[in-house]
Amino acid sequence: MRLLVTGGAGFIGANFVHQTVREHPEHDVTVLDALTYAGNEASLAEVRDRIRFVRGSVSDGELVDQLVGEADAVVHFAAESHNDNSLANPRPFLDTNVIGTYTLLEAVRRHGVRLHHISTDEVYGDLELDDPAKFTPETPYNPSSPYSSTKAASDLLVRAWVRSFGVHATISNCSNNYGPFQHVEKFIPRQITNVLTGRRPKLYGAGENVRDWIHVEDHNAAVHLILEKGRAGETYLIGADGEVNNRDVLSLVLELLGQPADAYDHVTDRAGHDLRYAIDAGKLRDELGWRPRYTNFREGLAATVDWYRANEAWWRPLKDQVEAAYSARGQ
Ligand code: NAD
Ligand code: TDX
Repeated sequence: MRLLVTGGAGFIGANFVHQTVREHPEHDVTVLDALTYAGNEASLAEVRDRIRFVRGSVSDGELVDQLVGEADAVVHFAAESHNDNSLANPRPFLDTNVIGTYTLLEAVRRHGVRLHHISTDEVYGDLELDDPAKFTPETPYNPSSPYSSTKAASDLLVRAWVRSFGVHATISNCSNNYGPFQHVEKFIPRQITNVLTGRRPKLYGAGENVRDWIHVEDHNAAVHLILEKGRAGETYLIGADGEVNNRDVLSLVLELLGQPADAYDHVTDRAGHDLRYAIDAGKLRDELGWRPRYTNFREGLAATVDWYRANEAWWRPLKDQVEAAYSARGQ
C-alpha cells in the first residue's frame, strides 16, 4: 500500500514510520508533517532514504488533495497533542485537530481513499479513582480540556463522514503512550530529562491521577492490525492494562536514575486535571487478536530511560525553552 502518514515527525508517528519500514517493507511511506515545535526531522533520520518527506499542513487543502490522490490509505497522527498548551492557547488545537481532520476527510471522500484516524481515550473524560469501570466503545464522549474536546470533535467528524458520505474510515482511541522520541514537554520524558540536567522532577498536585500506560510499539502494532483487518466505520480502543498513578511512575523514574525517593517537587496542579483513564481493549483483542508485547512497565520504562541517556543530542536543544515555559506557569 501507498501510505500517507500525517504527523510522522512527531512521537507516535515517527515510531510508526520506523515500525513500518522495519516490519512492513511492502508499504510505500509518504510523511506529511508541518514540523511545528513538536515535530523533529531528526526522529526520521535513520529511515530518511526509505520514505518521502513532505513539509506542510494537514489544513492546506490543495497539498492534502494532491497527496491523498497519490495514496491508498492515510494514517492520521498529526495533531496539537499537549493538554497544558491547549489551556494556555487553544487556537492551534482547533486549526489542526478540527480543520485539519475536516480537510483530510474531504480529500479521502473525493479520492475514495481509506483513512485511519488516531485518537485518544481522553475523549471519554475521566473515571473516579475507585471506579472499577474502564472506557469501552460505548462510553459517552465527555472531554475536559481544549485538547481533548478538539480530538472528540475530530472523531465525530470522522463518524459523520462515514455515515453521510460512506467514507472508508476507522478510528482508534489509545491510552497514554511512552517510549523513544517523545517530546520533553510530556510527563515521563520531562522527569527523566529533569534529572539528567540536574533539575528536580515536577509532580502536579498530589500525583494521585492515574494514566493507563502503553508502550508506543504496542500502540503502533495495533494500528497496523486495524489497517489490515479492521472493519470500515468501526472504533477500536487500544490499551494494555497499564494503570499506574503519577506518583508511582515518578518513584520508578527516580529509582531507575539512582535518585532519592523524595527528590522531586509538588507544583501547581493542571486546571481541570482528569483523574483517571482506563481502557477496555476487549474488542481489539477478541476481533483482531491483538496482544501487547511490552507487558512489564518497569522494563519498558528502563529502556526508555536508557534511550534518553543515549540520545541527549535529540532532546537537549528543546529542554531549556520547555522548562522556561513551565516555570512561567508555576509548573
Ligand atoms: P506529537 O505532538 O509528538 O506530534 C505531533 C506531530 O504532528 C508533530 O510532528 C507536528 O509537527 C505534527 N503537526 C502538528 N500540526 C500539524 C499540521 N497542522 N499539519 C501537519 N502536521 C502537524 O504528538 P504524539 O504524541 O505523537 O500524538 C500523535 C497522535 O496520537 C495525536 O493525534 C494524538 O492526539 C494521539 N494520541 C497520543 C497519545 C500520547 O500518549 N501521546 C495517546 C493517544 C493518542
Ligand atoms: O510535569 C508534569 N507533571 C505531572 O504531574 C507533567 C508534564 C505532567 N504531569 C501529569 C499530568 C498527567 O496526569 O502527568 C500525567 C501525564 O501528563 P502528560 O504527559 O501531559 O499526558 P496527558 O495529559 O495524560 O495526555 C497524554 O495522553 C493522552 C498525551 O499528551 C495526549 O496527547 C494523549 O491524548
